[in-house]
Amino acid sequence: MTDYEVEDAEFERVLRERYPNLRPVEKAPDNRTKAARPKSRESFRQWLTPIEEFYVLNHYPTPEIAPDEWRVSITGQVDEPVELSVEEIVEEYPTVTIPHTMECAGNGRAAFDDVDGEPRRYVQWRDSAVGNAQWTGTPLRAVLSDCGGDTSDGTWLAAIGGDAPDGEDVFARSLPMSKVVSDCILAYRMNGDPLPPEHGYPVRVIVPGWYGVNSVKWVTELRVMDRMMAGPEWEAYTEWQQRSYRLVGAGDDPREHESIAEFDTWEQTASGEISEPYLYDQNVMSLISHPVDGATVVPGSDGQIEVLGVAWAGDDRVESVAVSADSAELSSACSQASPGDCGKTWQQGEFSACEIEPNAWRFFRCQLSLPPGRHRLVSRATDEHGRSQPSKTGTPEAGLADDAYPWNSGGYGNNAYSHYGVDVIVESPDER
Ligand SMILES: Nc1nc2c(c(=O)[nH]1)N[C@H]1C(S)=C(S)[C@@H](COP(=O)(O)O)O[C@H]1N2
Ligand SMILES: [Mo]
Repeated sequence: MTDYEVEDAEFERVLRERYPNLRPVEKAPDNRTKAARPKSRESFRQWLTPIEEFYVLNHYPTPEIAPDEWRVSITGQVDEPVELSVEEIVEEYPTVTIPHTMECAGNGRAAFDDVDGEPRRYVQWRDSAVGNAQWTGTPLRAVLSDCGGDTSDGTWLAAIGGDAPDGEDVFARSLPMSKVVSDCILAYRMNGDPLPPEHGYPVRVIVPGWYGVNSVKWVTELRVMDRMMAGPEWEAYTEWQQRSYRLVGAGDDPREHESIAEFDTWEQTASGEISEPYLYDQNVMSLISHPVDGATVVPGSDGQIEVLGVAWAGDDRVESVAVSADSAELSSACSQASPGDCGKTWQQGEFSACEIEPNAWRFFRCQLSLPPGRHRLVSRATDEHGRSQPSKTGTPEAGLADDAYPWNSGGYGNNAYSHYGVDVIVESPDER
């Protein structure tokens, strides 16, 4: 067995033992990433995703931690650099608990397969690289002010992880200070339990409403800087900030930026002002959680089918969601080939009045009258700025035009609704 096969076998053993409701996700055998998803979208009928069902994405093997020896150092533009033990972080700083819907920027990547001529290098997420949890920790603002960190606008915080094996690129992210001081935390509990090893024990950063990649796990250093990590000086730290997790066209190399001022991923993409956008704030998204793909459903006594799901829009508010069942014909392809076949008419969904929290998904419910037969259901959410999920996953040629999510070689940020639909068979009540 290769080293990677040994690592993967160990990861799968941990899944079986501790996360029975997770399943490993398909990827190339020489890809080191460990990824697991909930076994069914029914998981998303729970507002809080239980740890046993919460997706995992680790670029390296889960590090072995001696919690008593773990230190987080605060360095760079600070009055006084400090080293904090986990105990100090827990005991000596304020404690807050906040919800955050974590979504991997690679969610929906599998939809890019048809147009990506490259081998399947990356983890082939279909639809379930997302989960919602309550995260408990201390505001980064408190930690930075305590050591006199420069938190003025335009500064950056490099969050550095301790998981990279020797000689590998350090997992690290540059976070804009405006976001850091507004709501980011150094978290040590997840849904009330200590952080599990796979989710960053003993401490991780949580960046509410932003793609998962920003929430650096196993944090060892927080460095206050006047720019992003870039250039030769930061060579070993820039893979996950400047090369991966960028929206890059076919054959392009992303340009390293030292600073940017727009952190809304969709805005970066649409405005074209920043070359090769960064994956920060999440694009508007929705997922049907019930009925699940392939289900047979019988209308209720009112003749209606109930559709349930979740919708979110990163650190923006999700404004509305609607469901369509127009692609009466066939299934898997309300697709790239004929996206026009779905989404002619839409039925507005209603949000649950409960659980309205910033940075967290909302439940929706929608009642549909459908004739017996096979139907493909798709959901489309719109955010507070009026931005809706586009209908299809684009081709490298198409760009943002034509209601298509822009193709990119890493397969990031895909929120095209046609990819996330479910096929259901409606039975006539008298067939029973
Ligand atoms: N140190 C470190 N932090 C990390 C990662 C990693 O590989 N190493 N993966 C990131 C990515 S890409 C995602 S999507 C989230 C996943 O968080 P989860 O496994 O707790 O769901 O963690 C992020 N933080
Ligand atoms: Mo991710």
